[in-house]
Amino acid sequence: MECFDRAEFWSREEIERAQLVRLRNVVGQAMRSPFYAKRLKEAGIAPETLKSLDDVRRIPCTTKDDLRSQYPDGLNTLPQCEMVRMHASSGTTGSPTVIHYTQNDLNLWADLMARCMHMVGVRREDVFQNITGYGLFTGGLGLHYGAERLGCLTIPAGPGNTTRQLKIMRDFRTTVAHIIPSYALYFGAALRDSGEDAKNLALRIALIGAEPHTEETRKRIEELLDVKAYNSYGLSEMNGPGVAFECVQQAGMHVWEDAFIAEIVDPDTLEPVAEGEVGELVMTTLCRQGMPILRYRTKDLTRFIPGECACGRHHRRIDRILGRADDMLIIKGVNIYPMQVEQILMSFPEVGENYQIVLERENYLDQIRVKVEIKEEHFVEDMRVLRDLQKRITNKLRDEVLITPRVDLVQNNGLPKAEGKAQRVVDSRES
Ligand code: ADP
Ligand code: K
Ligand code: ZN
Repeated sequence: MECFDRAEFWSREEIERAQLVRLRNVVGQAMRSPFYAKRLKEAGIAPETLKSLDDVRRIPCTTKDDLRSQYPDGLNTLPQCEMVRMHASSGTTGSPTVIHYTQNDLNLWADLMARCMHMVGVRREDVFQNITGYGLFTGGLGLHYGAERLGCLTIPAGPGNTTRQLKIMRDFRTTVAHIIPSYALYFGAALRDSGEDAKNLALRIALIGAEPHTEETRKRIEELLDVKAYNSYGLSEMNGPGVAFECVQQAGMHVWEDAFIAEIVDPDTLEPVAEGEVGELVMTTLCRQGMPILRYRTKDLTRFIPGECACGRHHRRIDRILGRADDMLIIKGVNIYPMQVEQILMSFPEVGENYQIVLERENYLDQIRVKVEIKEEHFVEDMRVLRDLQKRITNKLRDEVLITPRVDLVQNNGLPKAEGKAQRVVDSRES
């Protein structure tokens, strides 16, 4: 099998043998930080007490609050002069957390990223346009270094400015783009509306990730841009992107288990969920030196996909992220995930590329309003047609989420767009 790194095709036995050795190492390393020195001592954990991989569950979990309480460097295991980079989470929820990297950490991260990109067919002949924010956000530099490691001509285009992106894409015959899904939809729609045929572009692969999206959204991106789109998962606390990535089977994301231990637990009991069940993803860095993180509660909800992947890799696959545990909306006692709404909306051919979920309160009751853009050609004068569409969307949403939302049809480009990750939910209830 052609691969970037032999570890990609390790057997389960090889993976698990390496995991145990690396787990002991990383626990030893973590104990050099003030935070874990105390935390692990209190829990009676030392490297030699870890006899099998199951013993990872004896290690206390680390939370986002733990990281915040250690701001700015309480988890560092080495003096600052050993650190060569810092990033911070984009702070989608609450204040940011800071991650420090040694040169070795950066090299390993770039290798993981290159492995992901190589897996879906990116090669040195490719021209890679990185259409994401650089800066503290890990998505930009993460893929940038991966692409350079593969030898691609790497264009750090940065986010936004659709006209300029398109010009670069045409002039340099870009073949691979990294683009977040909400912007990919917008970008694809702009391309369509400009009358240019996506088939005339050299683009063949889109790497999409950093925010939750549905299979319907992927399909739309693939059609609009005439590409194969692959899901990319990561989080700053685990380097950034390069944690889990889809292979060409497009049937879930392989977690690189030679570099991380992934667990899926019940968020209330922290016990492992049954095979194939949805729970919270908990992750441990196995190779990080400057700032190891043990059993980090990602708050991301997903499941392990049972069975083997047709590609022959034995690194387990996680399913599309359903959302963060904090994304769940409770309206009139019903639990709703924004992705359920997206899935329904994107199944309507009339629906455009942007939507927003607004929480409102009326007469002390919570309501949900869904604002959705309608494509130019369907935003017709005839009110009966629009009203019928509105009704069909409302009914289908009601069947899915079990309460009746209000649905507003909005003109193409009528809703605000974010530069980075899309803000899908707006809470306008008075507190
Ligand atoms: P922030 O937490 O501020 O958004 P990060 O950049 O570290 O900062 O974001 C990591 C989070 O982004 C993940 O925990 C997850 O919620 C989300 N995310 C990343 N990649 C994906 C993906 N492919 N699908 C769904 N969500 C993703
Ligand atoms: K090249
Ligand atoms: Zn696979």
